[in-house]
Amino acid sequence: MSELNQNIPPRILIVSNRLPVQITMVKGKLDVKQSIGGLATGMHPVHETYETLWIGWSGFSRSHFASGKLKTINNAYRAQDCLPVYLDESMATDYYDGFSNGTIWPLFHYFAQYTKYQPDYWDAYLKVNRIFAEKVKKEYRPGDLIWIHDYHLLVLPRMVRELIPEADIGFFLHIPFPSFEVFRLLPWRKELVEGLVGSDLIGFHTFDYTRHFLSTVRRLLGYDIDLNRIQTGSRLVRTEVFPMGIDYRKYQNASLRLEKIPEKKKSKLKQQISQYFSQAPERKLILSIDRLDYTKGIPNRLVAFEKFLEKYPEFQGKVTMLMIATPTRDNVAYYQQIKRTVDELVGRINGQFSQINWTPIWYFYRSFTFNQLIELYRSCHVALITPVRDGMNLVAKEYLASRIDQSGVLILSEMAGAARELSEALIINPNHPEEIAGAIAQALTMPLEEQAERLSLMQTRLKRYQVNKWASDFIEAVMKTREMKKQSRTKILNESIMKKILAEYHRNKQATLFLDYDGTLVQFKKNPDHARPDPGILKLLNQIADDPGNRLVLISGRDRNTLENWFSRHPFYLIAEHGAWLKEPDTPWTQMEPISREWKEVIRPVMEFYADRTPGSFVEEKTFSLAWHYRKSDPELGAIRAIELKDELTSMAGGHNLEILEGSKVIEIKNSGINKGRAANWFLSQHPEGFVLAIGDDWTDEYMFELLPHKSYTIKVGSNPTKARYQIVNQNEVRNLLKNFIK
Ligand code: ADQ
Repeated sequence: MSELNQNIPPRILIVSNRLPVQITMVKGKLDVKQSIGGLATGMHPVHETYETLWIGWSGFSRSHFASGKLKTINNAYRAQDCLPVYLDESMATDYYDGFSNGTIWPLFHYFAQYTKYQPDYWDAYLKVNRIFAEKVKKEYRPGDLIWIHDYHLLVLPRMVRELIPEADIGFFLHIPFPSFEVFRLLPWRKELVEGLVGSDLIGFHTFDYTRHFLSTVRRLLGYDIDLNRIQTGSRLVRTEVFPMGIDYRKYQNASLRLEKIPEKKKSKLKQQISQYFSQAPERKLILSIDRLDYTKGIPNRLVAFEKFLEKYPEFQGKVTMLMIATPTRDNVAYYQQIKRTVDELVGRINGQFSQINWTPIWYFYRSFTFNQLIELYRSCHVALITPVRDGMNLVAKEYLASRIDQSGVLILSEMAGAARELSEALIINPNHPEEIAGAIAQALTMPLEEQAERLSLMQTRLKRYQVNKWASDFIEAVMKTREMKKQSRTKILNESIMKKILAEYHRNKQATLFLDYDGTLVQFKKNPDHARPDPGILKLLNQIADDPGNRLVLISGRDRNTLENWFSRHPFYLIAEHGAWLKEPDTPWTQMEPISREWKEVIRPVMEFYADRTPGSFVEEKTFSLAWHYRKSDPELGAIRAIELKDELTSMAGGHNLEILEGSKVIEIKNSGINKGRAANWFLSQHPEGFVLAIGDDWTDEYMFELLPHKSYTIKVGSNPTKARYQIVNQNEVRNLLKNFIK
């Protein structure tokens, strides 16, 4: 593939609900059917181009086939680089018709009223995902990239991660990710996002879906998010937008091929269409094509077409809508219902408007071959695509690619992900029949030059971002996370580094340990007052500090009073307010730097204004600084306000020689020049040096990591990029590490 660089994984394990082919035995012979649908169509070139193994449900249980036949079928799948998963019938029904298509599909498409919340569906979903995970584990070879697809397998990334911790896992969601207000309705919401976060990279069709997902992660799991990176504590997870394209050349070439076929040799379908035009050359065809799914807005489309015929009677007898509804998921009740609704509407409209030699709607409830589809794309002047929700919608793109004569108009719902890229289409609201009727009239009377102009802009875009580019971008992005993981692993504090640090520690008579408090020794609490030291940590710190060779320095952004209340009875050195104050054991506080505080009178009202407008946030006043905390606020509002406040403070800070610090859910302003790095170095200048260790978790600790003497051992808690020499996962690991410093 030309777009690819050297960053190609040796093999890709594609994992999706269904395989690209379905193989069965009919009358003793193998019967191979291609799967229909966006995912199968889109991933086909990936399967062809890369070394892949595609794992998916065969659509049957093992017991469906006699054992001899099963072997033949499995071999046939293998020959196509596919590995079938067999599921018992009732489990498959609950997993597929139940949780996947009865719970997630409607909810993620904003059909909350159709959503079933049944625990047995959820159980089956978990069981099937577990079966997939075991299959992946069995097939996995080191170096493989695992690419999991879609809403049937949302919890699979985490399951695979548990079985293969080092795996490189990418996940792509083909449907919308809904707003948190909708997603939160699910009883199993937390498990689902936790499942997804097992991936290294999560891809979506549009930025909106990514935004919704990140907001959900922030709210449900409380992880910090930095642009598109989720910080889980032990791992970084990236999200990215990859709008899926089509195999443009395939549609373009097929269209060219069909054009060249002489009239007499054309397919029956084409001949029938030609016959329609021969009766009156000014006739026009409107194409409507989708799986018969309630998300696709088919009834709305029919009602809008009816409105169009009423409002623009001059088109009666001249325009036919060719409507193809592919049968799909007909075991699910709502699909039977939508079928009835559509049948009735078609009947009503045809009954009302038909003329002897003209039928307003030609309705087909079946599949078509690829060539027939192209023939239809080529023959219709307008494509009318009006989903009420659609992750992307590839039909719209396929239609555009097939229009090689530069004519044709696309009418597209703004609720389809594709509308983000296809802005030259006539974009409509699918719930507004008048608007759609108007768009149909506009499309049918649009001058050819305008059609060509709009088409060519969209075609150029589609050619640039074809499905192979989509896939190679996704694969490269996963490979990039592989690289990042490798780099961060080099900093992970492993046993041999630990041994080296301890050997150095024991070689020195004196040791100074600089320890940050919040996020390093204890976990963050929503209310900072609740982060009191527990007996376990106090005991551990005392055991270290009791040794005369150890100086244990708690170095924190907290105010003097809190540190004094919590620690003054213990033999610890305390550095408060990022280095403004120092307290040696059994002595009063001393100021480390001479500082003015007048600026606080100007800044305090600004911060209080933010606290008033942001529920849950508050201002903390320290001797030499003011801090606005928003850990308890709505995460998104807090994040927005933090940016605003930081902007405002930056514009005010200049004249006062102040510095703004952004900690974990806190914006703090203080006299510049005070920081933990300067304070720690000053401390070392006053006390004989020896072994030096510094541990901290947020970026105020980065000053220590940067400014301490080179030989110091600096350790960052968490996996964000850091200047520290080493990284450690969480507070528990810090505690385990510190136990080694008890002599
Ligand atoms: P789908 O809901 O299946 O896909 P779509 O993207 O339009 O919707 O893809 C349908 C595919 O099936 C197209 O490639 C089309 O050519 C083919 N097809 C449709 N009707 C057919 C027929 N009668 N006979 C033969 N082939 C037919 C899901 C999401 C979408 C998302 C895709 C890809 O719902 O929003 O665009 O995955 O991510």
